[in-house]
Formats: sequence, structure tokens, C-alpha cells
Amino acid sequence: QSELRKKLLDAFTNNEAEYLSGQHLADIIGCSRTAVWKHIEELRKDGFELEAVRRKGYKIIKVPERVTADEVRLGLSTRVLGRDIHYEETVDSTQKIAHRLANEDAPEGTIIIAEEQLLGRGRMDRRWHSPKYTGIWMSVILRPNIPPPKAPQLTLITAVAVVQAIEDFTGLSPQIKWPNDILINGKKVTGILTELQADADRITSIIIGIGINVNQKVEDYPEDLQAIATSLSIECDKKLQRADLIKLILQKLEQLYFLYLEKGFYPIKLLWESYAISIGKYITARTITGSIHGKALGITEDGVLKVEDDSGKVHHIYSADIEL
Ligand code: BT5
Repeated sequence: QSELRKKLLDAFTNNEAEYLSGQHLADIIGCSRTAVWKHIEELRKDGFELEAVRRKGYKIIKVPERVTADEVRLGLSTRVLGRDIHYEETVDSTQKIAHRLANEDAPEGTIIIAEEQLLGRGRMDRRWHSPKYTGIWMSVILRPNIPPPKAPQLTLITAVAVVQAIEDFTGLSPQIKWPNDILINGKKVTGILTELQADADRITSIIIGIGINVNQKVEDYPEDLQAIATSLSIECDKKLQRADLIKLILQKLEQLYFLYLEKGFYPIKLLWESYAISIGKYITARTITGSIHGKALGITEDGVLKVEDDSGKVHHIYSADIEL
């Protein structure tokens, strides 16, 4: 496979301006024309853009855009976040790698970025669709000195950071749906997954997974996601540079994280509420123990959602899926 790929790319490299016919490629590589066609399709899937002209053949017009660690490092003005960058082409899940690195004493601020996740995960073992070269699939290792019950605050801090970064980067106005969704025009553009490593009463690391749909087109989503998911590119109608957005997110996240360590959650809470979609609205919160319907009042100092049901009783929701 990779040997054939290499031959195919070599053939194009040696024939820069010209079109290469399927038959010619088949001869060079030593396979059938059908096999050539299959490999051309594989190249397309991997982000190459090829022009196909009848009777002439194929020409590569664009090679895939990758986000290299150097690109992220260049001009990154953070002190801690992104100090160590691990960049991978294909992984199961960046969370899995982050957990391993955190166990191996990776410093705070270590980040893991992948071009593609085969088993990207959401909460409660749900899947996160993470196709190649289109999104930002990233995990960040933090080591705050806070008790474990406060860990969900990090999800909210991250949501604010990502919203601010997207706003600055695209001019779009995303909104946050408690606890971990970022929506644009009602569709999900970002999911956040916060996981913990802790001793009995002390957090050893918090691993924040951030998945941002950047350059997907509608048809890149499986059918079940087309109705509920969107990408920045779909919303602002242009292709975006992922490395620049990663930098911006790391900068915003670091600012808010330092603010949080210094001043506590309150300033974050105010910012979070200013971006929240559900506050003041009637919602249904589906928890593992049942559903609660009522008015979302806001969040507590700890980031817990308060919902007032019709009898006037206020429920504290620690973990749920929210329907608007
Ligand atoms: C989340 O879970 O939203 C957290 C997603 C975190 C993904 C990042 S990527 C980097 C890091 N490494 C990982 O393996 N994960 C993290 P949850 O709230 O459970 O939402 C999951 C649901 O969102 C799925 O059940 C789908 O309905 C939907 N979904 C899946 N992929 C999507 C996508 N690309 N865009 C929008 N919605 C998606």
C-alpha cells in the first residue's frame, strides 16, 4: 500500500505540469487501471485534490494541508500551554495518548494533536467523528491544584476559551450549551471532554479533549450527524487555517486558566453565562436517573446547572444531556 502510494506520488512529482493518464500510471506502478483509480480515490480521501480530464488523465492540484507542531509553535505566545506538543497523523484517541503521557509525568500544558482519530470519544463512551485533515482533535494536560469535585469547571473554562477563539478567528458568534457543547446556528461545532486522573482526594491531572469541526463540508458527515453538526467552514463559507486557530485557543485557554487559578471560578462564571444558550429557557435535562423539565436558571459557583421545575423546586444537575 505505502509502496504503491510512493510510486504514484513519484510519478506525479516527475511529471509536474502534465496530466498522467490512468494507463500510464498503471504501467509505471505495475497494476491495473482499476487499481490506479482506487489509489487516486484513496489520495482524495487523504486530502489531495486531483483534477481528472478526459483523454488526458490526472493532475495533482493541491496536496493535503497538515498542521505541523512547528506551525503551532511558531508565534505561540503562551507560557505553559503547548510547551510540549505531540503531533500524530492517525490515533485511536488523543485522550488515550494524553492519559499515558500524564502517567509518564508529562509537564502541565502538554498537548496532543492528531489529524485523524479512529476512535474519537465523547462522553459516556459515545463516538466523536474525527475525519482526517478537517478538524482540530486535541487533548491538553493540566495539573491544577483543586479538589476533584471542581474538575467540571475546567469544561466550562475551556468552552469560554474556545468560543472566544472562534469569535476572534471567524467573526461568528457561537453559543455554549451546558455543559460541553458549542453550537453555531443551533448545530454542534465543538465538543469538550474533561477526564480526570486523581488519587483519593487530589487531582493528579485533568485531560481536556477538544474536538472542533473546522473544514468539513456537509457531505463529510455521516447522515445521522448532518442534521446536528456543523463546521466553521460551513458557517463562514471559507477554508480556514487550523494551526492559527489552535494557537488562539491555547492563548485564550491559558489566560482564562490563570485567571481561574488566581481569582477562582466567579469571573469565568460571568463570562460563561454571557455565552450560554440555555439560561432562562425551558429545557429538558436527561440524567442517568431520569429527566427533569424546567427553566434553566444558571450555574452555581461550582459550574452545576440549576433547573427550576413547574412546582418551583430547584434541581442541581451535575451531568446530563440538555434538550432545548
Ligand atoms: C462530546 O461528547 O461532545 C465530547 C467530544 C470530545 C472530542 C475530543 S476530540 C479530541 C479528544 N479525543 C477524543 O477521543 N475525544 C476528544 P458528547 O457530549 O458525548 O457528544 C457526543 C455526540 O456528539 C455523539 O453521540 C454524536 O451525536 C455527536 N457527534 C459526534 N461527532 C461529532 C462531530 N464531529 N461534530 C458534531 N457532533 C458530533
